[in-house]
Amino acid sequence: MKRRLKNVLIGLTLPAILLMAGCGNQASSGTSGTSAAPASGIQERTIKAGIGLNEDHPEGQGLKKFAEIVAQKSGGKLKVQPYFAAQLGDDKKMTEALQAGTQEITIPSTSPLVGMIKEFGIFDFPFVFNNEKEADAVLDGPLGQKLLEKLPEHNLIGLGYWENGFRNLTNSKHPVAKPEDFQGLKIRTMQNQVHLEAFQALGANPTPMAFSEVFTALESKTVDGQENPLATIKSSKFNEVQEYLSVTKHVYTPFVFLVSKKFWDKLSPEEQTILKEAAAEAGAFQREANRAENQKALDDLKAAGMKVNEVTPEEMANMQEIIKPVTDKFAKEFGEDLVKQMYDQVKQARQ
Ligand code: KDG
Repeated sequence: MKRRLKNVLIGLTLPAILLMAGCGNQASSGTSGTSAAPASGIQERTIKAGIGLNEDHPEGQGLKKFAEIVAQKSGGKLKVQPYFAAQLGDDKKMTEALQAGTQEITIPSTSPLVGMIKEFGIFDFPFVFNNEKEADAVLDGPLGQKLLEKLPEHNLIGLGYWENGFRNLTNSKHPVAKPEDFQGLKIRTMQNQVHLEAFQALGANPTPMAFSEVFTALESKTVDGQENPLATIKSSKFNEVQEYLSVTKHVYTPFVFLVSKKFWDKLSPEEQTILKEAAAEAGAFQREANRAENQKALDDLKAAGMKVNEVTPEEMANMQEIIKPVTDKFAKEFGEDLVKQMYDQVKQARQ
């Protein structure tokens, strides 16, 4: 411990040393630290970062890239320890751990966070975006930023959006090509009211559930199907327990890069800059990797024996029409101005 403290002190400026002098040696870990931010310098810290998806998923690759960039920018002092496949818990549990200050980073879907910030629910509206570029324009623009600014009052810091992507339906019963095909299907959804009511409107029987429980629920036939981007369907091997894949692209959902505010407030401005830049650089890498993998995954899933059907634009429009009363209702709840802003930015991105 003594030698570690000496190494830490060597890398610090005088004000940081003076600041630490009043705080003992707690600043060596991400989970136990000083209550005031050091004025400058980079300390040795271990940063626990957990996600729900597997290491080989583009989100896992993005997290590893983030760890590499942080190590390189901090001269190895900031060590990101990645945890995959919900080893630290599901999206909700990890977000709560960030709020409590017992975990430093997680990158959940925005969808299960609506209990905390209801406005994130606008990203759960089906059929808003035609492609990823439109989603980037909204998420990286003023609207995405406005929602990130709601996080600190919940003890969280948002460093931007990564990509989960367009979601598609899999099930063990039959191909889904038109609204009637949803009738009676038991579908796992994320823990999110817009998803739940949209599937109900289509005649399905949705069951909200944490991602970590989905494979077992499909295998045991507790549910007939689930919906997720192709990269996730492949990485989580849902093809082993699902026969049909319907390319519904019914909703684009983002990931949000979250940092514990309790941890963030202990960091020096240099350390905060390193995390911010690394989240953005690794995010650009993650989006690219995700897009490449989503292209490839369709062929891989076909090759693995899944029966794949496309959904025509006409049938997608029919689905959208059926869901419209649900989105109208939630637009009122989340703020019609906010929803209008989202559609205006999509329109602008289309021009
Ligand atoms: O790491 C993110 C996952 O935990 C989760 O958000 C994946 O889209 C997802 C889902 O269906 O729960």
